[in-house]
Amino acid sequence: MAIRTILHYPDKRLRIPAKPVERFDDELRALVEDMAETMYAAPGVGLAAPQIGVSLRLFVIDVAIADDAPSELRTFINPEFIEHVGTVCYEEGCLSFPGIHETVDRAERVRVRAQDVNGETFELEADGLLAIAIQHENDHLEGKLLVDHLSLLRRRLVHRAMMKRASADAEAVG
Ligand code: K2U
Ligand code: ZN
Repeated sequence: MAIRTILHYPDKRLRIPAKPVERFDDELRALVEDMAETMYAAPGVGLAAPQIGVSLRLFVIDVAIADDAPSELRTFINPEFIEHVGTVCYEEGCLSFPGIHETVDRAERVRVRAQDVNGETFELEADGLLAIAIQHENDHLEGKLLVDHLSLLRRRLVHRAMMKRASADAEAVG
């Protein structure tokens, strides 16, 4: 297992729509393990493969740290939404936008079909933080990011803050 580097906005790799997973093999299992380890170390409640530079349609979620619930790692591979119901707004963070929190509208409840790490298809109905996380992570598979849900003014403010952070990081490296 390994903790991978999480890409930060405006890294262009975050904008590439991811490709379907076709091989359910040991390499995929190792990738899921790395994603889970990276997510728990961040810490976060979700992580999508494009965030570690892997352009594949899969993400992991564990809402335990935020919901004060028992830890339960969920893996979603080649996910498809079957149903969106209602609307809810939530102040979201994103591991690719460190220090940024913005209010985003999402469906209150979703029904999703996906494959597990063995390639078995399952369906899940979710609400609460799990539903929000599923929608947030699925955005990453489409190359859609937190800023894309914001007003032009908020988007400009976030872009400026992230560019300032990127130049400060570059200066620190020297
Ligand atoms: O994809 C990511 O960047 C991981 C996000 C997922 C997420 C965003 C908003 C709402 C739910 C999930 C990170 O987990 S953001 C960090 C975080 C930590 C605790 C609770 C919520 C978000
Ligand atoms: Zn994110």
